[in-house]
Amino acid sequence: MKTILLDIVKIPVDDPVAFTFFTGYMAMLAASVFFFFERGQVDGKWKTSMLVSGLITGIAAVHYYYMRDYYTTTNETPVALRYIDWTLTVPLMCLEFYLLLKPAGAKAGFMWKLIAASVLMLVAGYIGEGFNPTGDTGHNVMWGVISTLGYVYILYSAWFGEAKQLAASSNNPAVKKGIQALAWFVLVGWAIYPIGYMAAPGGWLSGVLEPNSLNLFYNIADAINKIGFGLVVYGIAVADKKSYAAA
Ligand SMILES: *C/C=C(C)/C=C/C=C(C)/C=C/C1=C(C)CCCC1(C)C
Repeated sequence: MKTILLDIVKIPVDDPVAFTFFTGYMAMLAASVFFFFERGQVDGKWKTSMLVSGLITGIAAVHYYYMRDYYTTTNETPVALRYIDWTLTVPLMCLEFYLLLKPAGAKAGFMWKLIAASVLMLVAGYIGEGFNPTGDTGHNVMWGVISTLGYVYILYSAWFGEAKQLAASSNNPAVKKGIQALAWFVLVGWAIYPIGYMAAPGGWLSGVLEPNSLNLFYNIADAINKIGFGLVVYGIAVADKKSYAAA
């Protein structure tokens, strides 16, 4: 029998996946409270961005609540809940790019292209992960590659494409620095997800990693990226206020 850390939510002490579902929920919830409260302190032009930051972590908190339950009662990966969460939160992260770059001239088309790329990335990932009952490697790899095309588009935009150019034309140093920070999150933080995906049945790492360990990668990456994105936005708002005060 496993030693239970907390019986009511069935978290064994030796199950890091269950533990990260539990702490992930807590962290997302705390981050939302922080972003919603701090929203009142920042300059008016950043309030929508702060609201979106709180929504991203808030939507994730609700999903973590249910995913933790799903995992601890079935000991299986909550694939559908995970992709519903991402389908709501990743487009909101694309919206953050747009909101921050709007003063620099970003058009709605810029946002929709990012959102379309994120939807391609997530729908392909869902098919690759959720519709592979036999653990077929060909299936996992093919949909993983299609998904990566969407990822690469967003990465390209942030580092060399439209997002980068808009940031370069911005006259606000806080926005320039913030977009650069988001670009790093997309490059490093988002790259954790494909590693988790490869642990799924049929994935390139499925011989090395346990299938459930995919949740460990996703949970850690979610905390880094969702809370991180929000903190970057908050940092921009705070830095901008300071430069006003100095001027
Ligand atoms: C808050 C949730 C976030 C930021 C989720 C991001 C997810 C990804 C960047 C997923 C990427 C994937 C690939 C690039 C290929 C394999 C399939 C995915 C969906 C795991």
